[in-house]
Amino acid sequence: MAPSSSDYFAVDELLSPEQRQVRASVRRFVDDAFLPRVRTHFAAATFPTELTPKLAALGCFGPTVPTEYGGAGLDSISYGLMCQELERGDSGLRSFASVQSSLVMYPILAFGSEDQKRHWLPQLARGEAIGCFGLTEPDYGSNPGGMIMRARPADGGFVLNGTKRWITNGSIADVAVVWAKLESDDGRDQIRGFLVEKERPGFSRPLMHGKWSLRASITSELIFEDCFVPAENVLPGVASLRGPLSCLTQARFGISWGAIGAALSCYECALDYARSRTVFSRPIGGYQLVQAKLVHMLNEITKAQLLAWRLGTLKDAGTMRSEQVSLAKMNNVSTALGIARLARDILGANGISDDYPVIRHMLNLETVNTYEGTEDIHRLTLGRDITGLSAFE
Ligand code: TGC
Ligand code: FAD
Repeated sequence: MAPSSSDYFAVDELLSPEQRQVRASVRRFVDDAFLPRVRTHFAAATFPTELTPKLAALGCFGPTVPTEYGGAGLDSISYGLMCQELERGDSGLRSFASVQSSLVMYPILAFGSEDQKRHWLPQLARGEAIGCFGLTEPDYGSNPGGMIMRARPADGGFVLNGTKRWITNGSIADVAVVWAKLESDDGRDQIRGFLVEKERPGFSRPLMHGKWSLRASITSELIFEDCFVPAENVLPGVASLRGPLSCLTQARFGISWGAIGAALSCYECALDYARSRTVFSRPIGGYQLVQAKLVHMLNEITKAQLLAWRLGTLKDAGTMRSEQVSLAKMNNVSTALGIARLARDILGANGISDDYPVIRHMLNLETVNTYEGTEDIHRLTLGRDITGLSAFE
């Protein structure tokens, strides 16, 4: 008998019992608590924040953060599997967890003071505080090094001015990790990270409207108008673009796994549909053209699963390079997007209905292919790595 076509190369056998257990718990949560409500939230462009305590109880916030700071102390493959199962539900759900874990808890853990770690990490892990990450600006997305946002030294701290745009969880966050250029008299500006609490005067977080992708996710602007932050709110451990970019490496790792979840959801739906939908004289799964599409999906998912698993072993061994993460993010997300488009086609008119998850995933994956570095930015990163020549500018 053919192996399960959702795990054609038995990647399952490469996982430990604990990793399978993590995957099973998150899958159960997504099936029982998230999927029954996602249509409503996608239609209303809202996020089910009431699920936050359950996500925290499952260890989805800071899964790899050490337990002494309230994290789950898990390995990277477990984190990846969590992302896969969350994104099998919806990219917005995985985004909610990956921003909290990789873009908020990670920089505090990696670059924060001991006081910042003890203050923020446990409450972020418990979901009692929600965080967001502000790097992108209206005119600086792919090239964050050009950012306009400025930090000016002031008595006892800094004054922030500037605008961040397209910020996941911005309007609902208790704390923002924000990156700004700190001006220096000698002209050697530094990029610094600031922890900005939601109630600081001069800080506002308007919701962005009109998205046709990642609708079950909150996206906002962060506006800073002479916003004072005390000196103890600066992340002391990094003073260059390496700070935010290393957070992106963590998040892109999770996205490489998450995209597989969205792809599996689309593939399983299309396979099921192709077996049961009869057109002309037989189920459409019996036509060669439809089989070719299904086999293409299977082929791409299998490669993506092996890539993600290997990336996880490199990460846990401490030898993973950020360029390898770029390759996995680029491949797995663009592959998932292609699979979603093929699945949508196989479902015919039903492919555009929210009776099925496919169109939702397809629309979401357009965002996932753009955020955390567009597909082409990763292509250029890899081009630079293998040739030694930068084609960015
Ligand atoms: P470059 O000269 O390459 O690097 C500057 C410094 O950073 C280091 N570095 C990295 N470190 C860790 N991880 C990485 N991925 C790194 N990439 C670079 C580098 O070694 C250097 O360090 P140092 O110590 O020598 O100074 O910088 P560049 O200005 O040439 O930019 C390179 C480029 C274009 C690849 C980079 O800017 C980039 O990645 N652009 C894409 C921007 C992006 O991905 N933005 C994402 C915003 S956050 C988001 O989308 C969240 S979505 C949230 C959700 O899931 O909902
Ligand atoms: P641009 O940089 O303007 O790029 C436009 C096009 O030009 C792309 O196709 C790009 O590949 C191409 N391009 C750019 N430079 C080159 C080049 N040198 N050579 C060839 N082609 C090039 N950001 C955050 O900081 N925090 C968040 O939480 C966050 N959440 C997001 C949530 C959503 C729903 C979305 C849509 C975005 C989010 N982002 C977030 C922003 C995201 O990271 C940026 O949109 C992304 O980095 C791309 O930037 P941009 O939109 O300005 O595109």
